[in-house]
Amino acid sequence: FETEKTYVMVKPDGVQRGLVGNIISRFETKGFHLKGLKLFQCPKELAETHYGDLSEKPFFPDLVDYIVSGPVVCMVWEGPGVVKSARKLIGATNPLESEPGTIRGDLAIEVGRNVVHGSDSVENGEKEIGLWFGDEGVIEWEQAMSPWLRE
Ligand code: DAT
Ligand code: MG
Repeated sequence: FETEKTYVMVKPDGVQRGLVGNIISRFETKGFHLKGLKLFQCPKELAETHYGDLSEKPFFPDLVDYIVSGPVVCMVWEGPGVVKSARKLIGATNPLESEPGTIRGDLAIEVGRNVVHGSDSVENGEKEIGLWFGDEGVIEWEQAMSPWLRE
């Protein structure tokens, strides 16, 4: 698998519920590499742009209100096949359909309170990292552990 980056975000319910450490741990212990991390109060326009593809959906206004309702934790994770793997770690969109062992399967019950976001393609990952981090905050650094994780 190619080394790639994905955008992962703990949504406001996850921050309020004190699940940030739990969620970060799952990506860290899997072996992915943290390249960006910040606590951030999302402005409404950014939430609308991020979820622009869903702007015609009936739940769009509630979704935007939810995302701006409190701080989120924005992350960039890197690794081989990380986009698809992160989606698997996160689980299905509706937490009642997410497998146990996934973040949503273990920690959530409502589709409108599903604690975490993950990019759905490499292309959207690049777009979302640009949107949430811009030119600053993504740091390239060497992981001393990498020989223990990669052949
Ligand atoms: P995902 O977050 O798994 O990529 P998505 O991109 O289809 O899912 O939708 C983005 C978010 O919108 C999702 O995490 C929760 C909300 N959402 C999706 N479908 C919904 C629905 N039927 N009712 C309410 N909220 C919904
Ligand atoms: Mg999505």
